[in-house]
Amino acid sequence: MKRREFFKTAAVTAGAAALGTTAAEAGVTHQPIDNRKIGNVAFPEKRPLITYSDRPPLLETPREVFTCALTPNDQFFVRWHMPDIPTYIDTDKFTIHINGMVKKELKITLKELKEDYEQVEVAAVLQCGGNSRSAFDPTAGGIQWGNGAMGCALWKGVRLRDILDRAGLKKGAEWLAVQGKEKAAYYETPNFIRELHLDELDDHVIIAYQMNGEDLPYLNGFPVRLIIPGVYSDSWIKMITNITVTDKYKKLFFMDHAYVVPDNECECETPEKLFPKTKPIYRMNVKSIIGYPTNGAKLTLKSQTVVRGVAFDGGAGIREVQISLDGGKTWDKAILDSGKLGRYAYRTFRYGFRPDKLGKLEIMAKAINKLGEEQPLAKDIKWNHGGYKYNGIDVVTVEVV
Ligand SMILES: Nc1nc2c(c(=O)[nH]1)N[C@H]1C(S)=C(S)[C@@H](COP(=O)(O)O)O[C@H]1N2
Ligand SMILES: [Mo]
Repeated sequence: MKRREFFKTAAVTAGAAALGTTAAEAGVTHQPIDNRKIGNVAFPEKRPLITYSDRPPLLETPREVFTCALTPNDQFFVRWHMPDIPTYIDTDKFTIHINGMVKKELKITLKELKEDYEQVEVAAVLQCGGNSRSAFDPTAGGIQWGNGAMGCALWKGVRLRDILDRAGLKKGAEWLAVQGKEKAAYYETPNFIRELHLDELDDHVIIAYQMNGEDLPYLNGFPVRLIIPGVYSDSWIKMITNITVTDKYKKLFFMDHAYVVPDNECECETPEKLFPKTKPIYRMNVKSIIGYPTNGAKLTLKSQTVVRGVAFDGGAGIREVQISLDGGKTWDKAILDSGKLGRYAYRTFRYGFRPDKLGKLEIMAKAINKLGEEQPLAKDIKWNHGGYKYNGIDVVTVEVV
């Protein structure tokens, strides 16, 4: 058995055993873990964030940041796979190499990227496919993220299409392999490469060098990263050094083994019986997170309170966010803001009310997109071994005093 497979099985088995789950109950979800504290060490260009590891850096954004339409760069979450990430970039020498089945190989410098191509901007949500994974029970393999492995930014850069047009594609070209600068530390760990089909490249897919009006933070992929609006961010390669055009799809680790869900209609399985066929995760499902109030907050009886949060989906756009204060029996519409950022960005929402009863109060938020797709209750989310695509209705429990 390969090491990685061993870890996966071990995590699943241990999870089930520790919780005493029987086969019949196995594969349920609950609210993601939400009581982790912000660390006391800040990484370069970052404020202190929820820290899972410093090698590689794994940082989560705390819930209270999800009241803003654009996530500040210094609070934006961070995820790297390899422990050895490059720690120095010579911006004068850095190039993105375009090779493979192209008529003309290109080595694009940062200056050329900023001056020789049309510059475009898109606001888009970057969310790890494993965001909220800690909701899965038994434990699904991977980092046990709470809700903060996501953020929204205004990205500026150049359309990948324009770059490929400049290089010129040879006949039969169909696939792209996009690679980051870091190298795998051990021979059995694969490099971080994402393959894309040329048909996936619409005008919104860009190579970005700016995030919210500034250079990308180092940890978010300085100097350039891929932006694929509406799609989970395991494909948003950071620190791009190489784009290779090919005619054939190569089965690569991260797309074909790591970032996959069961290839059946419910995209679900049980720990006892994993579904044999898988597919890469791709378009994001509809989701919302409450940024204010946070769990454990104290609200004052009868005083005006505004629930705030963010909602997004895979690009259809958000139609409605509803709030429930009675455990999901009745739902009331929240006001949606930030619509001008476009269909790939967060819609911020707000909902005013006056708490009228002392004691514990549960606040629930549910987003519905323009296709009519809505978030399920946490308990109705089906299990998958990678713990991907969680989008249960968010619940925050506060106390009215
Ligand atoms: N080069 C490189 N790009 C990468 C990764 C990586 O490990 N190396 N991780 C991917 C994954 S799984 C995620 S969730 C996002 C995280 O982006 P962020 O660190 O800017 O939040 O980057 C993606 N791009
Ligand atoms: Mo991820």
